[in-house]
Amino acid sequence: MIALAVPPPIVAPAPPARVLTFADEFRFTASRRSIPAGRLLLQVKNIGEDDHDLRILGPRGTPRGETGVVGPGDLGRISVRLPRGRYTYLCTVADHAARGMTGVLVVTRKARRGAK
Ligand SMILES: [Cu+2]
Repeated sequence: MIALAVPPPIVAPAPPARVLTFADEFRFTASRRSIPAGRLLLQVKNIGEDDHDLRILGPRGTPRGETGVVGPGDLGRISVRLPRGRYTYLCTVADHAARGMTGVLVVTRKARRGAK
């Protein structure tokens, strides 16, 4: 009888989930509404005429990341690690959130390696 030793799989860090969000007056248009838990690279492209920003709030309303002000034509970014949960995001400039610059991002169970 021969016992074969199976080496453990080499685990490379998973690449971050990427979300691209366009910002203009007065809405966000996101490329995805749902991502797996883990690292997130969120980019915010300002395609409007006013300054905008984006702040992510955790399930209890705790800020988890923000871009700072993104001027017209500019690209802002947030790199953050997010566990499962329902997150909201908004523009904190003036009354933009009240005018509609809000959104929801759902973070689901971590994607299994090799899962399709
Ligand atoms: Cu705004």
